[in-house]
Amino acid sequence: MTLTVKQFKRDYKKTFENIYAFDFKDGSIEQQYFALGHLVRNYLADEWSQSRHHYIESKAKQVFYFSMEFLPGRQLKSNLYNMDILETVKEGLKGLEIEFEEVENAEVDPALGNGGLGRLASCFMDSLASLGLPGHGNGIRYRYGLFRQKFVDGYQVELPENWLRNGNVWEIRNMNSAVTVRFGGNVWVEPDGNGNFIPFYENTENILAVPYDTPMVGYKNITINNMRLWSAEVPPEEEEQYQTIESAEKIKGITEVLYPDDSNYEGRLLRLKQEYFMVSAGVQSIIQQFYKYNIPRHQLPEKIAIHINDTHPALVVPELMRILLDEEHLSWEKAWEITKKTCSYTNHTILKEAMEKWPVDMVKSLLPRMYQIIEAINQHHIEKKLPLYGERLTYATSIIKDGQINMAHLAVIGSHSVNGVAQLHTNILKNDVLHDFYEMYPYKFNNKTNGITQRRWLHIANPDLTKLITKQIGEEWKTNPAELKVFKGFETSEEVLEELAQVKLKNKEHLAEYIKENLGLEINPNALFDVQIKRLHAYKRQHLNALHILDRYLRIKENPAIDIQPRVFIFGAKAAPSYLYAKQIIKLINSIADMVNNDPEVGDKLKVVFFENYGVSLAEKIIPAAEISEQISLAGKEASGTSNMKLMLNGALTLATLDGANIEIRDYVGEENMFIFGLNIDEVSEFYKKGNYSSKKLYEKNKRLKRVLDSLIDGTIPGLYEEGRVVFDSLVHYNDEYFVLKDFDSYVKAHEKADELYSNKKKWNQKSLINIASSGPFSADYTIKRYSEEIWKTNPQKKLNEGVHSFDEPI
Ligand code: 26Q
Repeated sequence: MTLTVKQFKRDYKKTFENIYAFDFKDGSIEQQYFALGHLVRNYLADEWSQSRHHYIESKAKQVFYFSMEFLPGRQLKSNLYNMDILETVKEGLKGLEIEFEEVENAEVDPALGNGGLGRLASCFMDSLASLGLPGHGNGIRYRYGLFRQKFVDGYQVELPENWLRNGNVWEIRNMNSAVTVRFGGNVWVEPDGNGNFIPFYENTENILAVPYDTPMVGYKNITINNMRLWSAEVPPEEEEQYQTIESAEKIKGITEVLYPDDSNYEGRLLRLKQEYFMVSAGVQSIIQQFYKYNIPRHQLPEKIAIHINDTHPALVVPELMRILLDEEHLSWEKAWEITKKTCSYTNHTILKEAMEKWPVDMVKSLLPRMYQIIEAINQHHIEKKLPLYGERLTYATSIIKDGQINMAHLAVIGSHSVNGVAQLHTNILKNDVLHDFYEMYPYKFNNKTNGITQRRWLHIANPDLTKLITKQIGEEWKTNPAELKVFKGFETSEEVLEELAQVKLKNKEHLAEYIKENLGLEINPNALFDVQIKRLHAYKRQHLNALHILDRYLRIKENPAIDIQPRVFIFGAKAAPSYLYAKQIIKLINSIADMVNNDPEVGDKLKVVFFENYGVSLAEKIIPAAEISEQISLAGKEASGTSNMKLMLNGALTLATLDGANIEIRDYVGEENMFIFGLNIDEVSEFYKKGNYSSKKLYEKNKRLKRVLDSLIDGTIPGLYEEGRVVFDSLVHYNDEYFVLKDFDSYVKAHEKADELYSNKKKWNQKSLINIASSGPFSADYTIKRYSEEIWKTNPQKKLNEGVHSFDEPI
């Protein structure tokens, strides 16, 4: 939009006074933020409503991305940037003597997700709007987000995250679009005499689903999509029934809090309630919107695509069937065809313990109609496949087995497309996890390697690097990320390399200041910044990182005069509250940090920083300052990873196993521009097959490794209690499930190579530059373009998006 500084200042003063009835100068920083957000939303309102009308008039196909999690991050700056008024607003605020950076930090970062999956959903929202594609989010407005993490004596403590404490300027409560979701009771089906079957319900619990809509603003174009988050309330007509506060609380409890587990599934009734609540509200509201198009029902798949983000929303399949059968009175065959054509599913994990399976009894009593339909879907599946594929394959793909409903099976059978999130991961789905389905429906399987939005993760998070790139190669790369490769041409320019080094140093100084202020720890900005930021999980092997740090520490202690490249190891990680081992690893790393950071003999050579409460906002501070990106999961376990892409884009060199999207990173950047180590997936499989891995033998044979491991249990690390012993035992006595000891040597070697390279600044900077220049292909814009063309079959709205983005496919 166009806006002058003068106009903005006038608008801001007026908006503030309208809200608070006093002068903005007397407002708190939160109030100043709130007023600014409010004004920005008003600026948006016009275009938002235009986008909506345009979509209805053009009858364009709409995508609905169903996800139990979204991690949008702070929205003020990103909205201003995408609206192309960030600089104007900054200048205007300066004129009013308000510091933009302070106002920006007053926004609460909505943590409505656990990690990768939720952040991916939000990157996708950004790309959809920026490409002018009609794609919307559908999720839950959790009253409390992912817990706030604190460390007390090095232990993780979880506090409630009341993200709505100051209100939320970006959302609009849309009572007129509320729908009712039914739970429990009895249901039976009777013929109505006209050949239709009508379901009857009794004693159901009815919940009101109220949508809160948040605008998703596209980059420099006027497409504004919608992220619709549902909140549970007591239906007004039933308020008398829920006279007690407790019973009303129970209803609101459905959307009270996000489940903090990202890799361990527990069959909790409340979680199932959340899933159906979000799914039913979302599907109902889509069907209502579809009516506005005024076209025949069988054309639904031509106008609507529903995407199932992991199995959590897989009940979309039976819910859509329910509406088509019970409310639209379609035949089973017709309804099934429409459902399959409408739905598509992404798998994000291959860990067995994360696979969703719900007990039949639970589904039967909480969602009786869903159960009937799932049973019928399964019945049809078996009847159809038995003659074609025989008993083994047919029953192996059954949705219901051993009293449990397998949600992945439901999602695959009910969708026309199934995708993994990196090439290796998709291959594992095809060859292993979903192999039986791949035999049956090879045409459904496809890969969509994850991507990230370069707007938030580079343009906004790292403005100096953005400027440097633009100075050299012009603006085009901002809307056509493949153009980033032009930056490679400066690989030999001493001047550009030096500027790049200066940008990195400045970002590191910035982070060092933040660390000083928030952790009271002094770090040397000239040390090598080594970063591992992601959820804490044994398969991600933060403890391998910890063993390497211990090894360095012991070497320094052995020879305090040792000539070693100074390093700062940076961690950010939350552990699921019920995941004891992960919490013990946090305590271990914190204890190592305490020991190392307070040892005068160590000095600058080694520092360990473990940030509390890692999330999107912290990531934006850490990533621009990173030099080594730790992507060290056991090969075959990390579906894709996305911090690997963000760190690469900001010039960090990747130190990685050949897992997830690290493989594609290698393909683009070249092996010589990263540090690869460890077992590959074939070697891991070989060990699994032969069962001949013995971690104990490695412990006994490898002196260096033994010294490190012994330090966990011999009192070297102060403040550590049983945690050292627990980690030691799992690695030495319980045969090291994730091959940490096996990969230790090659991991240490990779780090030695990194140190060596770092001593040649020019070479390091060259590789850093090549990494930045090779990261274009990981733009979520490409990922979304592929989803859109190959799965959803949606078109950009030309009228809305006058060729802002061009689409040269990378390489
Ligand atoms: C399931 C049932 C009950 C409660 C919680 C859950 C649950 C919630 C979240 C299960 C899994 C998750 C999140 C998974 C996730 O974030 N996976 C990551 O997805 C990224 C985006 O595709 C990948 O890059 C990562 O590799 C993958 O780990």
